[in-house]
Amino acid sequence: MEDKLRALADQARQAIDQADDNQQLEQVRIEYLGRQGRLRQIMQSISDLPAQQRPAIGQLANRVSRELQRLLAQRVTELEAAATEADKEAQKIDVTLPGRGPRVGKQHPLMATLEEMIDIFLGLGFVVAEGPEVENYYYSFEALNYPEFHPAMDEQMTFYITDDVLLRSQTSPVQIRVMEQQPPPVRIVAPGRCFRRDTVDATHCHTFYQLEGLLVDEGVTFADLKGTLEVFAREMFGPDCHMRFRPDFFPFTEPSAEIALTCIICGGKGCRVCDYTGWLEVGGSGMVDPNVLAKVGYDTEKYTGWAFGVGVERFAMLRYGIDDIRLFYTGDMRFLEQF
Ligand code: 2U9
Repeated sequence: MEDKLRALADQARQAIDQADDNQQLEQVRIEYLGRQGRLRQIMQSISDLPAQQRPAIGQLANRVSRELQRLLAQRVTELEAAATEADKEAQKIDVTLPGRGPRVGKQHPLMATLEEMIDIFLGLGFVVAEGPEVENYYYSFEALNYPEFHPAMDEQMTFYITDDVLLRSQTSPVQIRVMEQQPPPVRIVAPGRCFRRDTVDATHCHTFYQLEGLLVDEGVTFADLKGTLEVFAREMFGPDCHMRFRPDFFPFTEPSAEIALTCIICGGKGCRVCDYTGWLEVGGSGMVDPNVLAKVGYDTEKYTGWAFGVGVERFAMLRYGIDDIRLFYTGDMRFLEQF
């Protein structure tokens, strides 16, 4: 019995030393000193001993119990001291460490590109005009000489809020609103967000940015349009970048022209990006249809004008070599922090 008590004491001492937290210590206390504990079981068997052996074994058992209780309490104190030390360590401030400066935000690549595009026209004497993204049917279609039932006004292409209220699919309504408010000359660019019921893929999104330009004055010709956009191409992508004009059709311009830039990747030799044509289509343009000028009350015998429209994402993707339009809108910092 004495050997059992000494062995139990050794095991208990070891278990207490190895306990790393109060939960483990409590388990050791229950295992050795609990009501069903190992020491209690030995003490209950003392009565089976011969009477003259019981006092010595009983005293030894009590000594073991007192020592284990003392060791448990000591271990609790040690753990508390260690925890306090750990806390102190964690709370230490190393004043020699470099400060964590605030993260500096930067302009979004789409807005940086739009700003570059606008600056070129500001330098040419244009001013920026803005208007509502939620437009009505008149400014979106009728004022722009769209015939009845033109596919663009179809619900397949336009987000309607009511029969008459919709999300603009181009920034042209802004230019109508400006012309209603002032006589020629008009030299404006209209940047802004537009919306189309397009299936989202690497080159299309239901929400995108456009930059349109409008110049109305006396004696304005298609040559003025070509000269202005040639300057725009050169300012954006360098002296070897030219603008190509090809016949097209838009309800609000006549004649109309699709506009394309010299491919900035291959310099016009032909590559995968430009589909080996040497040109990158970027938008449309044309002489403002006289019907449009007449609707805002301008004298179409006296005034002529040109207009163009380009997608900003297209320019930003060319500028930065981005191949998926969706990257502009996800807010993913892994993309944005590269700019
Ligand atoms: C008024 C009269 C004429 C703006 C123009 C285009 C051609 C054109 C698209 C190009 C890519 C929009 O972003 S896009 O999808 N635009 O092709 N836009 S002429 O003509 C106007 C604008 C306002 C009063």
